[in-house]
Amino acid sequence: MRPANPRVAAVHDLSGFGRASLTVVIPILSTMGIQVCPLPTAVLSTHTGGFDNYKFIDLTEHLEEYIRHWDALGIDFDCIYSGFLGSPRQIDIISGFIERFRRPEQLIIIDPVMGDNGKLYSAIDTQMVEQMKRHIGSADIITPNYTEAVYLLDESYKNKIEEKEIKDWLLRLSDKGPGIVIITSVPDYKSDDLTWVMAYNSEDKRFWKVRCHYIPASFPGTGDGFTSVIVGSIMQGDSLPIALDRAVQFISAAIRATYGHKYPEREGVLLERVLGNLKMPVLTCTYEIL
Ligand code: PXL
Repeated sequence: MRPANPRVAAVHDLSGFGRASLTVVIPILSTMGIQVCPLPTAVLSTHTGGFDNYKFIDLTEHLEEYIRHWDALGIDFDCIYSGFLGSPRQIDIISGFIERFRRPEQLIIIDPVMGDNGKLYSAIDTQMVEQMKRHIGSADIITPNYTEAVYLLDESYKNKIEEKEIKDWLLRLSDKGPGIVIITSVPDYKSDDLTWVMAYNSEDKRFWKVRCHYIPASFPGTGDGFTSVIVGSIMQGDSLPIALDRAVQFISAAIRATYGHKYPEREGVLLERVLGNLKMPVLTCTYEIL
């Protein structure tokens, strides 16, 4: 029998500088008592948000052999967590990986990392958006940000959106397969100082929302951090609204710890300063029913 620590296969890139993807996913999940097994999709010198001329080593050609070795070893995972994918073919390979390693009681969580602030990241093209629309069908939980939800649904990006429209988006995304849909960075209809995380669980047909105070800065990697806390929290047995609350509180603390220093945004949040917060019990909850 193996020890009780849950085991997660983390399908993301490794960016050497800038605190995104695996350099955020691994410390967060390890701190939460979860064993992380990286399946690296690409190796980059930096992430692509705010750095020019980054070195991008696409690992597409190596993924199938890597996966075959895991298969031969008979490794099994309590969760498969997929994030940044580096090429359209990778999306097919990772869909195959999920089918091969899928087992009952397992959590499949897909963060459809494609863009932010209304735009796609420089490494993502429209073919990848089309592939991602199919890929999310394999997931139990997806965590697009507002921009990614726009692309997944072929909607147009607008700066204000009414709650009832977001409810419709959550339902339409859930219709594509995932039982739980979480959309982050949803702009508030009235106030420029607020954004929301909104979620829907098709099992009990309940909608949730958690309020976030807007800070005028955009730090890459915060989406990876948010979804990692959701994964850790659900693996620890928390309910969906508590997982949402913990993820929002952790990322808000990380952003505030960083913002006060006038730190270069492209270097990400000062994760090392706040990781210990993940060890604390949930003290306050702010979630609301949508
Ligand atoms: O944080 C998302 C992300 C992941 N991986 C790479 C990225 C980004 C966002 O910029 O560039 C390589």
